Amino acid sequence: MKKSIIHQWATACSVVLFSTTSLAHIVLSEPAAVANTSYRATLRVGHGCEGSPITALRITIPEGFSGAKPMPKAGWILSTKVAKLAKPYTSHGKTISEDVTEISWTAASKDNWLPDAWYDEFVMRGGLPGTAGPMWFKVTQTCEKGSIDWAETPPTGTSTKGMKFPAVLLEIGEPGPAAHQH
Ligand SMILES: [Cu+2]
Repeated sequence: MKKSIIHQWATACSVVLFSTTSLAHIVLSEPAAVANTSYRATLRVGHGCEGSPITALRITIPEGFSGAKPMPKAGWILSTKVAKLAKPYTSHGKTISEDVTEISWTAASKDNWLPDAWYDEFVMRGGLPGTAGPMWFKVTQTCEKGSIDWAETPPTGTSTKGMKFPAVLLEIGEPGPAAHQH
């Protein structure tokens, strides 16, 4: 099951790369994961805004991604937003009714801006839901001039073909036999 998900992703990715060679979107270094596990999300940020350097990055945490924790990054100021959840969940026997809903990294100074010609990664972790399916992370990158909202999602399925600014996709698969080994 996990194999087929990775294969599907690889196919979709090559389509995206072909159709928008000049645009290297924001993607996850590990775009597939197993339901009900802890996940380390590494966002690969490929470019600025039409040549302008990135000054801040903000991730909207999707529903079902629990207890999100950002990894600090030298030269970038972290902030998180906690809000009431539409759907509370249970963790370690406690009902969790509020959680981190937004994470942002803002360059501490001009020296820390990410130039268009450079590449960087932003990392956070959290818990995945128990059900398989696509999970979309909406990301806003702010630049010295302009910004990009990576927020487009398809009405069904996971193909981002033809989209200019697709949200970041994580494909969550059913736990396989390996996940049950202790
Ligand atoms: Cu791009």
